[in-house]
Amino acid sequence: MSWMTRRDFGKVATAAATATVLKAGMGKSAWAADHDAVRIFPKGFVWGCATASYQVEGAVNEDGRGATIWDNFAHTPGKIHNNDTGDVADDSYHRYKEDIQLLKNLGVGGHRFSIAWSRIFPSGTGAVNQKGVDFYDRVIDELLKNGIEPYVTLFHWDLPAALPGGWQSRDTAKAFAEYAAFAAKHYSDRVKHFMTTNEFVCITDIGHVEGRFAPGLRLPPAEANQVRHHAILAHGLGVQAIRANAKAGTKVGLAENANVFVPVIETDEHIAAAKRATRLGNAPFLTALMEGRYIDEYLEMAGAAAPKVEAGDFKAIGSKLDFVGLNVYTPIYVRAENSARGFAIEQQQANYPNMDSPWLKVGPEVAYWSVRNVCENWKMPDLLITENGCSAEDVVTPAGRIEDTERVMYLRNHLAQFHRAISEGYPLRGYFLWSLLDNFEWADGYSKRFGLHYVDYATQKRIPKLSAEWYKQVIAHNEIV
Ligand code: GBH
Repeated sequence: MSWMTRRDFGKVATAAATATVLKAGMGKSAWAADHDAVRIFPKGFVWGCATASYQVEGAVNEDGRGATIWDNFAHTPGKIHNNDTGDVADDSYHRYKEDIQLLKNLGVGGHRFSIAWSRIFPSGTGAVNQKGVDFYDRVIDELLKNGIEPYVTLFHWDLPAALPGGWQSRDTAKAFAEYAAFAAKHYSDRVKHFMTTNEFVCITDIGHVEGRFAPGLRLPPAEANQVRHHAILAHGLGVQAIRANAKAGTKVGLAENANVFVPVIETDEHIAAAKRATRLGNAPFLTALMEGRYIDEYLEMAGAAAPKVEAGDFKAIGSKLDFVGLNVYTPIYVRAENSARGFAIEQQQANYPNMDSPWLKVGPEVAYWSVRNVCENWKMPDLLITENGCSAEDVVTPAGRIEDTERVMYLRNHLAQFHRAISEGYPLRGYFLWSLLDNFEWADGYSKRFGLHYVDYATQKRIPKLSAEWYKQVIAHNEIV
């Protein structure tokens, strides 16, 4: 085999050819070839990156953009690390062309970004701000001009501040549907994939129960459940609005960070426990969408605090989707238990390893189980990984490089586990890496870096990290390298 590298051999060896070689009883090099061959992704698999409006755009007071709950929260002293705000962020509002060249250089087929609702409807509803509409026209056209498919999230947490009551009001879900209708009508001639919302639990629980995200509330259970209901209702009404207004062939889904339960040992009993935990552990969100109702266990647990549901709500919430996007980060280890619910969460040891964010515990099998668990529970449409990636304590070396080998390690191992899911036939069609750039990491401000490109916030210079070079090769080879 010296005349070919292992990689070259992996390319030419189809699975069938490799099998023949193995049957013929060849030695070590055939094993190696087989190993390479299984790391190749299916033709047509979509590789992309992901970003979100408030995290990258800046220009918060430009061209008629309305204030959002995140502007207000970030400007409240003590809420964000270092009192950072998204006022400037990556200045992508002005530098979007440069950022799209970064994407082009990576060779991605798709880019997931979000539209800031308050650029289109500064007050959340009512009058349209044409300059905001134009901005996303320019972004979409620039992506397409560079051969990159836009994947648009309509709501990634930057709720227009003017909406009375925010997510505590049912009217906000209706306002979202109006905005979704407008966006679908206006952009669906070029945008073929829309996601309604990003991560229900962050919109609802972290913002309204834990108070660590905007709007910083700590609501009691009944009000919290109502907020959760309004969020999934917004999604449902949004799906209906998009379907009613978009060009034929437009695909609708969402991006959801469903809790991922990983069986502590991959034996039948623990795998079954992970399946049960998935259904109960996502009851107010993905489970409600997939089953078109709140499951009995959830309603029993909520008791008198159960959300008020109106006729027709679940018709919307249970709308059939064209795809489900999963944002995948941290595993929750679970084991079978002889109890009514049939599972128990394994306690995590104090020194369990994490990436630079303390919450980002590392367990690459989370990738495989994120896909398998949902498919075990429900008949799923196509799946996309709408986010996966990690923070790392990136530093620029004197030679001007960012040698983020730990990020490459993280990504490579997660891709291997997504690949495992694909090789077992699960309908995983694409992967969007979080994130293209270092950016405003919510309550962590600029202290945590998730980008493939380092951003020097003093100069706005972007520097590709080792992980960017690596991802470019993954995409070019359609294979884990
Ligand atoms: C995603 O959230 C978001 O969609 C994206 O905007 C974000 O930048 C990215 O991940 C990286 O964080 O501070 O210990 O209380 C992922 C889910 C939920 C993970 C909130 C961090 C806060 C943990 N996130 N969580 S902690």
